[in-house]
Amino acid sequence: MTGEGTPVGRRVVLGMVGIGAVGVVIGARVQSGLNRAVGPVGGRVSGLIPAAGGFRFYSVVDSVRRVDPADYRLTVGGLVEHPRTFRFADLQALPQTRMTDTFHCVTGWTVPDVAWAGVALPDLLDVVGVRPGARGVRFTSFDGAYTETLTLEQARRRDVIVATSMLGGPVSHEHGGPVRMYVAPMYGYKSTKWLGGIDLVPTVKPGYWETRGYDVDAWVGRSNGYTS
Ligand SMILES: Nc1nc2c(c(=O)[nH]1)N[C@H]1C(S)=C(S)[C@@H](COP(=O)(O)O)O[C@H]1N2
Ligand SMILES: [Mo]
Repeated sequence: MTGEGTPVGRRVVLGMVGIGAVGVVIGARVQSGLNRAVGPVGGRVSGLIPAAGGFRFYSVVDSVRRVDPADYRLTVGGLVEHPRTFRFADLQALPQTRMTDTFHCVTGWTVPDVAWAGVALPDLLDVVGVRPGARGVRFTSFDGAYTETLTLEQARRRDVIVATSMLGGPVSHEHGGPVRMYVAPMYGYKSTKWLGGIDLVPTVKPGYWETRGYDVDAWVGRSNGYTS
């Protein structure tokens, strides 16, 4: 099904936690309408996963450069009082927030009891100071392609985390490390992997998958036509 007339295929790399990616790559056809868009992915994937309960490793690009925590930089700018670049150690020096919850991909797979730790986004926003006029927060990935946004109100929730730890250890490269977002109340596509930038912006703009049919407000169970 790869290349069924779509310019950007969704590459789904399957893997089991603790074992690593098995290197299966599927380009999925993206059509208008979420169920149609994700249906083929879900169907294919479920047939290939040996057991339930594991993450699937997603990337929209073929490869992402590996970044060592020592070389990591997070640029925070836009409508802020004090634009700043955070190193990995800077993030670790800020107050830490931990939580454990089920991870939900909008295509239907979930992973129970995933532990996350890092800096709650409101704490990071307090460090840089949000300027009047900011209405949204835009996330960019150093994969060079993926973007996401939240409203400022959503970004001020304490269960929205700039994650430096996942599953009890460092965020692996496959999971978007060294630093990725974790937006607990929303479907996984809001949780930008390989986080490179956070910008305060005047308006919320649709992110990568949202320009391809997903809801901008991605509340688990309340969006994208899903009820669970
Ligand atoms: N940069 C980037 N972030 C991303 C994605 C992606 O393809 N690229 N996929 C999203 C989707 S749809 C989901 S469900 C989760 C999957 O996280 P995982 O790959 O760690 O399982 O990452 C989200 N963040
Ligand atoms: Mo997803």
